[in-house]
Amino acid sequence: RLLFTDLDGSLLDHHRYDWAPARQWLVQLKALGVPVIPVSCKTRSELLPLRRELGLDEAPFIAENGAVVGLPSAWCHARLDRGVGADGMAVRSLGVDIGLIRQRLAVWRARLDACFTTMSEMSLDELMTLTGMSAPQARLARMREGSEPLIWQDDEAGLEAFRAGLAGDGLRLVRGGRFWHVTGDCHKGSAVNWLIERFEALRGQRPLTLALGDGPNDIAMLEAVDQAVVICGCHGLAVSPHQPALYRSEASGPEGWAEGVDHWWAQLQSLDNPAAI
Ligand code: 2M8
Ligand code: MG
Ligand code: MG
Repeated sequence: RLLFTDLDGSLLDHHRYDWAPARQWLVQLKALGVPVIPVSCKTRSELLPLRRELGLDEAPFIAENGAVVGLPSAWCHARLDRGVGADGMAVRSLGVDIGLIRQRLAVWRARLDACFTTMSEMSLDELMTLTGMSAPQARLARMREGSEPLIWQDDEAGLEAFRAGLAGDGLRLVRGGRFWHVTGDCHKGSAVNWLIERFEALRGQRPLTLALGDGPNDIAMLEAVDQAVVICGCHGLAVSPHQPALYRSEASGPEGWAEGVDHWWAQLQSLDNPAAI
């Protein structure tokens, strides 16, 4: 079994950055050997300390909306993963290099005369004021490898022209919270599929998968797994009918997260012990 989860607004509280309501499940899932895999728009640099704090060191992680995947040694493949770091972890890029994204953004800004500000163009102070992050947090958020967040300051029609231009370059535009995020041809769903295939290649068996998320950029991930949870939030997510195994939580944030895991876990228990139904 594999569990994939969004962080902000899902496993983590939007405001207090607290995960107390989910803590018991994290401990239990670890004891059961179920990897809890964070899938976030955050950078690898932001995720590494967070992942340690959450006790998820043994699981892979997906950063920058699917552009970057981190594999602990147990998930590495001697033939496929070159460049395993000193920490025993391999980092794979599933998107395109940030330099290319920035070049194309400059081209489309000039061609469309579009008005937007990328995270890399903001001063540290501007970024801190906008997001409420501390200086060290903002520094980690700026260490982008495969996605550029930007604030769109133009009209709706301009945004569609921009999206079409980027698509012609093989780039994607996805809505985060405050920011729009530009990546290569990858998203949370494609990265989740990539990891599921990796698991199958290593273990010779398809895992049963669960994913939890609250935002528009989580939809592709929720559609890629066997069981999904939409965490109650401000988005009112429209997940496609291709995902029939969908549970919508009543609570929001980490409380809704625990509620969603409770829901699917109860179902699994009754499948494992048909007599208990
Ligand atoms: C950005 O992501 C958020 C979450 O959806 C957003 O779009 O508003 C990312 O740059 C992320 O790396 C960063 O931690 C976050 C901070 O608010 O902003
Ligand atoms: Mg979220
Ligand atoms: Mg997110």
